[in-house]
Amino acid sequence: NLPARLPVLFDHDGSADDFISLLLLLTMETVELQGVSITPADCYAEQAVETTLKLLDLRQRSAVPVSVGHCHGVNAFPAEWRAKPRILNALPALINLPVDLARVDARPGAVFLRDKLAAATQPVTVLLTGPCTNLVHALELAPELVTQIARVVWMGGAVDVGGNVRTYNHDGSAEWNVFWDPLAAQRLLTFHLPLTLIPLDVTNTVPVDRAFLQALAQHAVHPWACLAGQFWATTVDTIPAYEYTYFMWDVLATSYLAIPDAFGLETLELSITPTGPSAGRTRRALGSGHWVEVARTVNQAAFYAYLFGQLTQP
Ligand code: AGV
Ligand code: CA
Repeated sequence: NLPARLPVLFDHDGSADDFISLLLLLTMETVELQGVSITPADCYAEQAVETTLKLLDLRQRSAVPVSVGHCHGVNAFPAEWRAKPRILNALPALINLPVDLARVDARPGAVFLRDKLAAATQPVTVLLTGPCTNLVHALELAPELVTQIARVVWMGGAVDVGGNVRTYNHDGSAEWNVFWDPLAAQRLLTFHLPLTLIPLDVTNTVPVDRAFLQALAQHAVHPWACLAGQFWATTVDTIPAYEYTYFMWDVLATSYLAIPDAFGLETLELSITPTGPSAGRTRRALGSGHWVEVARTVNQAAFYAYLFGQLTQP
């Protein structure tokens, strides 16, 4: 009598840490991954599909269905960021793996998510590590399916800290996943589903620094630790270098599924700024009625220990 596993739908947007999140998710014995959809936000979809299929194959999970979203953000990611996943597909561990694009689900991401939610035999956890547009479109197609969602866990937002958008006419208060499509983010709040946000407030406390990468490299005999280390190594070239640190953005959000007790949460009323210089800002809004569970702290030692343990599995 095995304990019931947590059914999960995963929507990601193809950056390096989105793929490390996929790897991590595939190490979780407690998770039953029912589908992956891709948001063409911090990636170009054709590269992201390829990496997704290859990682599923490597983990012997080729039967997990994969779909691509046809959505467009209001505020596009920089092309240099979107093109970076090409490096992942050129790494020795991935470059020679065959890709069967016929395996990609013909339905657009939103329709795919809608159908997966409709077919679920118990409420599903939806993990989002990019913008929330695919899910919001799915719920626009079939709002009654909110009851099929046990919880949405979303890496996004910056509540009491500065954002990470640095672009023309923006005041820097927004986090990128929200900024890409602020209207979808605001719409997500209005569905009043159980929503846990993993914002920059908490991800800022878990950097991907050199000491971490050095520690991970000590475990490079383990294939998943090695691959994750290589993925992270593709992220250290940002200019200006002195300002740059990559954080455990998506990986922290993914870990929440397995180690929720390591997080400190607060339930807040939020609202999203739709347009203007603060577009995409997730601000406290007393009386908005949009209650969200916001992760504010994480037990760092517990998180890093969990990550190392999972990535050093056979
Ligand atoms: O804002 C964090 C989100 C996460 O989902 N993404 C990257 C993570 O996958 C956008 C982002 C912020 N800074 C970036 C980002 C950077 N320097 N390079 C690529 N993407
Ligand atoms: Ca992402």
